Amino acid sequence: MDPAAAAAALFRSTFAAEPAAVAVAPGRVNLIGEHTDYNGLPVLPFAIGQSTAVAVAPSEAPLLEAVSREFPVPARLPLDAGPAACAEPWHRYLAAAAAVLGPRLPGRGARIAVASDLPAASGLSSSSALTVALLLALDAAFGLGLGRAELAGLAAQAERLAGAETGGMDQQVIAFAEAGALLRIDFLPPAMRAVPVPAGWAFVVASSGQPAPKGGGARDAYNERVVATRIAAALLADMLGAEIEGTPLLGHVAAIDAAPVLVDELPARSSARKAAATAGVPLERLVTLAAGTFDPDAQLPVRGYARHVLAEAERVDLACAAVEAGDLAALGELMAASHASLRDDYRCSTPALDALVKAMTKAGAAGARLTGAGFGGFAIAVCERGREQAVIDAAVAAAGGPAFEVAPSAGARLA
Ligand code: GAF
Repeated sequence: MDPAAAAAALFRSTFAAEPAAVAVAPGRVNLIGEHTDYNGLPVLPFAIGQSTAVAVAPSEAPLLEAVSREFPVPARLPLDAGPAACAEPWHRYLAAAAAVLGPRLPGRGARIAVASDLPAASGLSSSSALTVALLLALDAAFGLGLGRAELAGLAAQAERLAGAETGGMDQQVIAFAEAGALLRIDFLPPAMRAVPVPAGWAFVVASSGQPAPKGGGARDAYNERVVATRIAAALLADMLGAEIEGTPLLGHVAAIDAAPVLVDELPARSSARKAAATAGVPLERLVTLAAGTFDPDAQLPVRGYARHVLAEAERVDLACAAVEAGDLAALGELMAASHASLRDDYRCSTPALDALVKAMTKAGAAGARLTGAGFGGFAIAVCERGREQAVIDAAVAAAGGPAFEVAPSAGARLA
């Protein structure tokens, strides 16, 4: 049964009532532009056919009562529970959605049923699909009148409250994707552009066999990179004599010609405390996260991280041009370079992901790379149509699967 029908059926069997709204939100794959979004630099993801559906009806009690086809432990959470109080990872996203809606839910709770055909903790953004679908369903059921951009922004805020200080890529592509196209997203200043995919190309995603839960084990490693790149941005701005208001991001300095050269002058490692003193930036701008404070004395490898982010942003521009020119070989080379940079400079690949990328490339993919945050999860490959089965077979042989073709699909919708 597809997720929308399954969520509605689960709602009926659990609550003996009809849902007021059912929303469906797809997962996403990032083609290229990894760990650039929270630096204000561009990304090139697309939404996929696999999705999470959420069926909702308002209730009078100030509670979220939720069941899921995939997660065995049901939720019964006060509206003000807050994500930190939830032991079950999937409950955190419910509590975080309630927290960001806050006064928009005037003391009223909801009954919720969830069904998904997205692999969890995979790097295919099952958490963002859940959050966006939930907010869209609550928006419809309570008549909140949220615009799409507002909804994507609230979903990103909710995920940060749930633990990982993420950028806005996943929620934005899930909210705005168009079938048959990639979505180039810029953040400084905000912009979006659909980039149609040539007809003869196929995309394959494959599991490395290792989970990568954004709100769980991968969270601290992710947040370390957020803080380290803020440190690099503050130090580079200081070297360049550039003024930055608010949180320093590499996107604030990336367009300055000398920035990529000066990256090599950054200290190999620095703490936030030392960098704040050197650059004359308030320490809290570097270490404050939505869900806590990062250790100001942790020594972080800022130079390598910054080198990856600045080079990856350039690869997004080149990849857009390659897709628009129908140049599969050029795109493949950019994907290979992205993976090498994520492995060597950003240190977020794993031996299993490296082996998977190698196997898919050897089997005829024009290019392959880890997709999403890394630290486990999935890889993506692009190939000429006709070669996808060979790439899938190689991926399963290398890492055990699952591996399957994905097609650029439309964004979130009400069912
Ligand atoms: C995760 C985050 F949620 C995104 O915002 C992005 O930073 C990505 O990791 C890495 O590119 O999916």
